[in-house]
Amino acid sequence: MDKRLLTIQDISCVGQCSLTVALPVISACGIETAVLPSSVLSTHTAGFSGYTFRDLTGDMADILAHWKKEKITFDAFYTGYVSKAQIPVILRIMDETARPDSLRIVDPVMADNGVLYTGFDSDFPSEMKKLCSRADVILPNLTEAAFLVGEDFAGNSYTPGYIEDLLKKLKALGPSYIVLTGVSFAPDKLGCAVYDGMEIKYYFNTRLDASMHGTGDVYASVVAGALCRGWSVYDAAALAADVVVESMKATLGDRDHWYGVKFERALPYLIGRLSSGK
Ligand code: PXL
Repeated sequence: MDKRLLTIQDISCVGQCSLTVALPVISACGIETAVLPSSVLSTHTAGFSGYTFRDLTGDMADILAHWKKEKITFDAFYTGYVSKAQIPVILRIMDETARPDSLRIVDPVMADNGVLYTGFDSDFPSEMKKLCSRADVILPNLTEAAFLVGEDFAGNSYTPGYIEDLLKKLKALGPSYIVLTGVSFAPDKLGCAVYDGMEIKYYFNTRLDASMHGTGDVYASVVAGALCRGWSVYDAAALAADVVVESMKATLGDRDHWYGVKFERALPYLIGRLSSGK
């Protein structure tokens, strides 16, 4: 049977993030992608003002009941931007619709650059910890990682020892693999650290002199798609980093495109890498 993934995150109608990234990216990986929108916003919350927000928590139990009646099940789950009240419902959805050996990928979307995103309060990280503790793979950035383990954000200057300690504390929460993003030990390199509880492996690219919204969602979506294609966590993490770099290169210099990354331009690259197997 072909693999079917369920992704649970918001629809930001405009802004190239969350579901408008996950659906095309994971579909491009050749994986059937089902969606459960956690909320609908007119745009994302980073840079636009006056956006609309409709919470869809109230629909989730009925959607689950219908899926159970129809015997709908999933090989993989990938969660992104969700609310605190949705976390127990999401755990139920995972428990009650999983196929054998299903994979749970949790991107603990809540913060960046040392601060929680607009709309997330200070008890959100402790609820997100519960979702992470039941995951196979978690994909925090450095800020999210610090919030998950209850520490202050270290800023941009830290040692390999700090990253190792953070990875061990994240592993103690319960997930099988940690993919920590935004790691840098040299000004011109940026990448990720992958930890399976035994060995830490790093992957770095040349740092581009820009920070773009939605790159975390492109990253997590490629990891989810590649894992469903049978890639190892490290190879999926490295591929995702390369796809983010391609997407950013396609966006650099376009001042009108401040709100997201042109990941669409990198889809042929992604498909090429997946079909060549590396
Ligand atoms: O990219 C993460 C994300 C997803 N969804 C919404 C957001 C953000 C980040 O700001 O605002 C609505």
